[in-house]
Amino acid sequence: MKIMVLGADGYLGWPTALHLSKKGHEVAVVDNCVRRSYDLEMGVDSLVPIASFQRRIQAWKEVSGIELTSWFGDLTDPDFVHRIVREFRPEAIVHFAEQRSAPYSMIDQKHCVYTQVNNVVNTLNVVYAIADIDPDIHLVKLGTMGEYGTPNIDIEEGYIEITHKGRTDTLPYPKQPHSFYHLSKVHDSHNIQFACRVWGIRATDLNQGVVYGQETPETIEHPDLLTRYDYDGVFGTVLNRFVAQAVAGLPLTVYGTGGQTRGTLDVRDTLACIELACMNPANQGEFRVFNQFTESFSVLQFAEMVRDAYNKPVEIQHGELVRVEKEDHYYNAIHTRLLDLGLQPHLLNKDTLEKMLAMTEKYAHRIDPAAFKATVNWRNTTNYLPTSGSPLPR
Ligand code: NAD
Ligand code: USQ
Repeated sequence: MKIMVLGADGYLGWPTALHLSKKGHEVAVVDNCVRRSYDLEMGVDSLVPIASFQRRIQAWKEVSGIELTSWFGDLTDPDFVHRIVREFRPEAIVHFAEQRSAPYSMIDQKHCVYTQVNNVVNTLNVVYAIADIDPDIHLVKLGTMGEYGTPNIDIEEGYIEITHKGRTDTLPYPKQPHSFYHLSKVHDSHNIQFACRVWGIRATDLNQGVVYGQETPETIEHPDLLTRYDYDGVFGTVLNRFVAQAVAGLPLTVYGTGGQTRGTLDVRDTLACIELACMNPANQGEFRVFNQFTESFSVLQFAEMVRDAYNKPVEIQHGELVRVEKEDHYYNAIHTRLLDLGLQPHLLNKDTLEKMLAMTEKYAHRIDPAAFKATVNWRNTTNYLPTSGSPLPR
C-alpha cells in the first residue's frame, strides 16, 4: 500500500514510518522539523539523542535497504501539500503533523493562536488536497481522547445515540476538551467530518490516549534510528516524565490528588493501530472514529507503578494542580473497534516499566533537572517562558 506519513520526524511519526515500510508498504515521509525548534525555544532537549531527519532516512536505507520518499516542508502551505499528494498519489495519508502539547498551547495568546492555526490549517490543506486530487485517498488522522474531556457518562467511540423529546438520532459525541491544543483536535474532527459529508472523502479519526515508551523493533536497530523521548514540563507526557524523574532521583510530580484518569497505550501499539486503520479503510463518505488506547489509569496509579517497578527509592509528591481539570471523576471510555480489527495490546506491566527505566538510565547523564518544572499554569494568560517575547518557531 502507498502510505504518506505527515509529521514523520516526530516521536510517533518516525517509528510509524519505519514500521509501515518494514511491513512492505511504500512510504513517503513529510515534516518541517518545527518540533525541534520548540525545544530550542524552551531550552530543553529529547532525553534520547536523535539524528537529523535527513540522516535518519539515510540510516534506514543503510540498515534495511528501504528508501523512503521524503519531503521537507510546511503543511500550512497549501501549494506544498497539493504538490506532494499529486506527486506521490498515496492510498492512505497518516496525519501526525500538529503542535501536540497542551501546556505549549496554554503558555499565552501567541502560543494558543499558533497551535490552532498550525493544526487546523494543516488539516484543512490535507482535506482539500484529498478532495481535489483523489477523494478515494483514506485520511488516517491522529486525534486525541482529550477531545471528550471527562463527562459523567460512558465515552463512546465518536458517536452517541440520543433520544430527545421523543425523537432519536445518532450524533457526534459531545466534546469538553482539556486545553486549546485539545480544542484544535475538536476543530479538526468537525472539519474532516464536514468534508466526508459534503465531498464524500473517507477518514478515520484516531482518538488516541497518552502514549508511553520509546523503543520499537525498528528504531533499536541503529542509534541514528532512535525516536525522541520528552520529559520536560511542556512536552513530556505523564508516564515518560515519571520514569525520568525516578531515574533522576527526583520526586514524581503528581498534579493535585492524581485522580485524573486517562486512556493510555504503548508506543508499539500506536504503530499497530495505524497499520490496522490503513489496511481496513473507512467507507467512501464515512467519518469513522476509533478510541485508540488499551488501558486507563489515574495519574497516581502511574506514579505508584513506576515507584513499585524501580529498584531505587522513589518519592511521590502531590504538587499544585497547574491545569484546570477534574481531579476525581468517573471514567469509562469504550475502545473495542481496534480490538475487533485484531489489535493485540502490549499492556503496561513491570517488564515494560523496567525496560523504560533501563533505557532512561542509559541516558541519565542527559537529564536536566530544571527541565522538569511545570512552567505553564492554565489560569494564567501569560506564563513565564525565557523567550516569550520572541517570534514563534516556523
Ligand atoms: P511530535 O511533536 O513529536 O510530532 C509531530 C511532528 O509534526 C513533528 O515532527 C513536527 O515537526 C511536525 N509538524 C508540526 N507542524 C507541522 C507543519 N506545519 N508542517 C510539517 N510538519 C509539522 O508529536 P507526537 O507525540 O509524535 O504526536 C503525533 C500526533 O499524535 C499528534 O497529532 C498528537 O496530537 C497525536 N497524539 C500524540 C500523543 C502522545 O502521547 N504523544 C497522544 C495522543 C495523540
Ligand atoms: N500530569 C501530572 N504530572 C505531570 C504531568 C502530567 O499530574 O508531571 C497529569 C496532567 O495534569 C494530566 C495527565 O497527567 O491530568 C496527562 O497529562 P499529559 O501531559 O501526559 O497528557 P496531555 O496533556 O493530555 O497530552 C498528551 C499528549 C497529547 C495527546 C494527549 C492524549 O501530549 O498530544 O493528545 O496526551 S489524551 O490525554 O488522551 O488527550
